[in-house]
Amino acid sequence: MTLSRRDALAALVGSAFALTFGPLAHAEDKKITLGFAQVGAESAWRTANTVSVKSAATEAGINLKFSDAQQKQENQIKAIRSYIAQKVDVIAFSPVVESGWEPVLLEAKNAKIPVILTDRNIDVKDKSLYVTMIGSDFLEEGRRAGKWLEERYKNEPGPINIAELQGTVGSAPANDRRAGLLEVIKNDPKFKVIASQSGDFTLAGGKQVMEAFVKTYGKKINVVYAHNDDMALGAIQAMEEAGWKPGKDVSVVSFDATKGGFQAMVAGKINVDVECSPLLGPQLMTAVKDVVAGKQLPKRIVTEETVFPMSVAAEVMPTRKY
Ligand code: GZL
Repeated sequence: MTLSRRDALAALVGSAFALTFGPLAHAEDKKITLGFAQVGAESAWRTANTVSVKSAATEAGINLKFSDAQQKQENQIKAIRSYIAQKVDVIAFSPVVESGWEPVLLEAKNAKIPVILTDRNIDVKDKSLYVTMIGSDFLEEGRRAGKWLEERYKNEPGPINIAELQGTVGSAPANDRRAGLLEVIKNDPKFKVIASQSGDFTLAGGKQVMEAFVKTYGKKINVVYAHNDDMALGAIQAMEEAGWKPGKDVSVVSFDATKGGFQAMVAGKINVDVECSPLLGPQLMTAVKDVVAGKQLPKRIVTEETVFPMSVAAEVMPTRKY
């Protein structure tokens, strides 16, 4: 059978393609594809979390599809829907807020795509909508901060007035870091939260809210309770611009224990930083592989964390990974 020149050329190109991409295509078929819908890039913690997820996916040989929702729930929902349409093997995300997830998670369930929550939790009745939640216990973080305040002011009669910089409204860390504090101080009337407003976990937000607090409450404020380091650093800028000495005139309590938080503790401007680890990538990839392999996972995987008072910051800082 004689082939036309065109057919011969087509056969040559086809076999070259098969030779070149065949094994890759086959290998690609065997690779797990994970769709990850990230909250945004609002803080140093979030940036470190994104680096951890991306590097762990590479390390694990998992094909990662990644999206940044700019802290908007509708963007995260859109991203999850696109992962469903692309028929990824697993979907993972850090829910920007606790509510409003049932419809899209039901779509994932009906498409038989398992969902893993990381970092932040959701408030749903039907717990079958996700396989597991990997992340911190924010309520315990709030309790730890409250206990530090109890110890710090145990010999002072009070009143001890607290100005609270809340994280993103409706988010699990904001809700629970507040709840944990209130749980500890509720039996100690000398502590009073005299102001509370959201700075949305950003440096600019923290500065803006603290400027308003300085104007409204002035030196009545004894403690700034910031739900993350970025807002604490913004508040420190606002206090210094008002001639205050944060960490001295006013105690500053923060969360995350990022590099910026440690630098501020070494400079004497944050008094205590409650650790919240963003390094969730490796645990997430292990969970993804286990889910694909059909293994049973616990509903909740809590990350181990501690509390860093200013006094240990200089010694511990060189050991920190984010
Ligand atoms: C906590 C995480 C929070 C951090 C903030 O796990 O969701 O979001 O505390 C980040 O820095 O923006």
